[in-house]
Amino acid sequence: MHRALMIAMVMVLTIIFQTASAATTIKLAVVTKPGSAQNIVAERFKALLEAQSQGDIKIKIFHSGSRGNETDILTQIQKNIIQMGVITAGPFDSFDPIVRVLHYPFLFKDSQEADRILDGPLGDEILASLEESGFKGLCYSENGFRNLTNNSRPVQTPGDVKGLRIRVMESAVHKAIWRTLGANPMPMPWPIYTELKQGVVDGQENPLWVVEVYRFYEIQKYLTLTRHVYSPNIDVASLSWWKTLDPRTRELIQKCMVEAARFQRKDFRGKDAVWLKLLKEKGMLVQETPDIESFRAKVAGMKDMDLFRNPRVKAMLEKLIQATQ
Ligand code: EAX
Repeated sequence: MHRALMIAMVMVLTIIFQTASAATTIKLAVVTKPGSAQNIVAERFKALLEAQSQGDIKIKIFHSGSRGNETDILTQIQKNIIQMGVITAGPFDSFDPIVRVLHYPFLFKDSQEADRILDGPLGDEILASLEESGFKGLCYSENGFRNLTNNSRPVQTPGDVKGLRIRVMESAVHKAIWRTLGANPMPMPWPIYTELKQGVVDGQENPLWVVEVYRFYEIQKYLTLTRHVYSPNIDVASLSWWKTLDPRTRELIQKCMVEAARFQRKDFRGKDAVWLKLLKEKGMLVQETPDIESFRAKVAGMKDMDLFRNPRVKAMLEKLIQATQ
């Protein structure tokens, strides 16, 4: 009797132990530091998913470059060493050139248009095409409209950009934009504070929150509201890992990520005016109304460039241009 009780207890304990250790831990990486767009999405996603999976799923967030730059992170996601990431669309370029179309200059006129396209069939088609390179694209969150900063001179027209060494993301289209505008684009991975501080480059381009969160106002004097590219972040999972999940788990992850992305977009859009004010207070000289029409005219012919030559990429670019007219 006593012995039977012991055996029963051991069995119960074994079941409890197995259930406890059955909680899956998902590794999710971002290159940026807390307070950044990517981190807001990651933290929100973690809170939602951990609560809604009733403790079955745990998220471990790696941030601030602790898993390397964004190309390194994407490579680890492909191999299922890391399961998920919130990654700037730029560095996807070397995995699938289709993402180039997202950075076409002056494509989206405002955030509403970006949402309409990205959350619609064309956005889905781009996410689906990432499967060929081993990524399950879940949704888009927001980096934001990108603006130029530099430490050499005020920029009002494309002429003012001539010869400036501008750090760009590792993306063929970003490089082409600044080359076309007459600058000297220098692709390099994030982060770039040291390069700016040491004068390896004269300037960079990013949404306002980046200039504030990464304290670029300390080392960059001039800010021009060029809004030349709308920059999404792509919220992805490892496709080989995704395939091992049951449909219910997939659905829950997808739902929580979409909700996290919506939350972050809304949060950041409300803050653009605040960031601009802060940057002015910190001494940046801001060109608020640059000659956008001249910038636009300079890059107008870019759709015929070789970097969009791939038929799949070209067809998508044409659809996007059509959908935004
Ligand atoms: O998200 O590399 C970049 O310029 C990104 O926009 C940066 O990581 C901020």
